[in-house]
Amino acid sequence: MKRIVLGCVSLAFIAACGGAGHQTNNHTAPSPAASGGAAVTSRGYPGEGTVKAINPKGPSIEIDHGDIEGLMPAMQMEFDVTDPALLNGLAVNDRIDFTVEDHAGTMRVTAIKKK
Ligand SMILES: [Cu+2]
Repeated sequence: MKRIVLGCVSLAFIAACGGAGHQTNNHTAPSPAASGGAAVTSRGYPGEGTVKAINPKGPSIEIDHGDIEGLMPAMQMEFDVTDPALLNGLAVNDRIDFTVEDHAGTMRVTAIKKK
């Protein structure tokens, strides 16, 4: 929730800034929020990969994932998950489809589906 509030504040700032004619500030920093509108505070990306480790206490999951278009290339990494229940029924080496959300640089897996 804190990030959503910050997003609104920065959007309001950009709007105020644009009204005052300081347009150059908007173009120096590549901010997706600047063109995304007030409703877009996070983005979900679809990914697929293989489970490498499961940590219900994180909760987190390590995935050897393929290319996630617009987010990152293929790699093996650990993701925080929003709900430990997402890890239920999963085992190492399972193939999964998952959704990762990017909250201003903090990535979390919000959905996991076994293939
Ligand atoms: Cu990655």
